[in-house]
Amino acid sequence: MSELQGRVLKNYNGYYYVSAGERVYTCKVKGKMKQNRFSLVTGDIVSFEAGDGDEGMIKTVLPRKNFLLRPTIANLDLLVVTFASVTPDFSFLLADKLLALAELAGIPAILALNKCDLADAVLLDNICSVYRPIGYEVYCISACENTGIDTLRKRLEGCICAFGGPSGVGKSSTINAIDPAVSLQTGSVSEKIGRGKHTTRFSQLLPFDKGYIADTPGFGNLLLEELDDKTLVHGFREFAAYEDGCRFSPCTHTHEPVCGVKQAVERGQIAGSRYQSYLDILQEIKTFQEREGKKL
Ligand SMILES: Nc1nc2c(ncn2[C@@H]2O[C@H](COP(=O)(O)OP(=O)(O)OP(=O)(O)O)[C@@H](O)[C@H]2O)c(=O)[nH]1
Ligand SMILES: [Mg+2]
Ligand SMILES: [Zn+2]
Repeated sequence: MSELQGRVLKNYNGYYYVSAGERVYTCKVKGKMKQNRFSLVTGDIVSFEAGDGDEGMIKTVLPRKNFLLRPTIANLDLLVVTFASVTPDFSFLLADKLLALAELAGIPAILALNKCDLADAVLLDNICSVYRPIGYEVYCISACENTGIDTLRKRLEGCICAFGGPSGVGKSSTINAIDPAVSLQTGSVSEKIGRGKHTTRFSQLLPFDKGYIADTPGFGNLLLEELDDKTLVHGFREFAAYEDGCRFSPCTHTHEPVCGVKQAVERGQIAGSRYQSYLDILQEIKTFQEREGKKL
């Protein structure tokens, strides 16, 4: 028996696959850790007891650098917020939600805009013009036609990154294009409802360059259990610069009469879609909290 440290690559069929040195160990966990749903997730660094073969028993989880609930993963250097420009249609609201979650978790995020082969240039320009001025890198790509893939690949070298986004946007297809050594399963988008079919079922880290790329299951809508109305504003990085103009502190930037953020929206300094996302998410959080409150 020896004690080793390693990184959880995936949790599958009740086993955790832990990479340590050149090997991947198939591990179980001690009973206590099983009780908490998120006590052990993909990306965690663990110490475990290794037997003679490739099996092990996980004893402890090391402190996390960061953690995301959706997709469920720990210790990322970068989140690749992935959307299709069309099929399924780009959603400013969902993109802003995911970007806010990354921002609040302290995880750098970039935007990968896939299926550019299907989109018109005006739409792409429109999306880029919202995110680039506030410091988000936007990569317009087509996994199918291999457009923009080399540039994105270079950006990911040496990083521990995850692709996150709705089902059917092409996360798995893009990872396949980036790394010819992998061939992840991909699925079609339903013509009727324009959504993906949840082809990827679990998160897994795949070795890439000197780091890892994680493929993750797509989501329909995002749960808001990790968002809070008081801190949401910190998920919108460009708002802070205008808060000096708010008469009240704290200001929710909604109904207050003199508000620097609202003024910046009127002047076109903050994109209208970003402010609208902020309002919509705030409303969703309130509805969610009321529902939860009633349950108690
Ligand atoms: N036209 C076009 N289609 C694409 C592109 N990339 C992926 N697709 C198609 O989009 C569909 C969904 O691709 P997936 O890679 O399975 O999407 P995903 O994001 O991994 O979906 P989930 O695993 O369900 O979350 C497939 O039919 C792909 O062939 C692209 O660049 N252009
Ligand atoms: Mg997939
Ligand atoms: Zn304000």
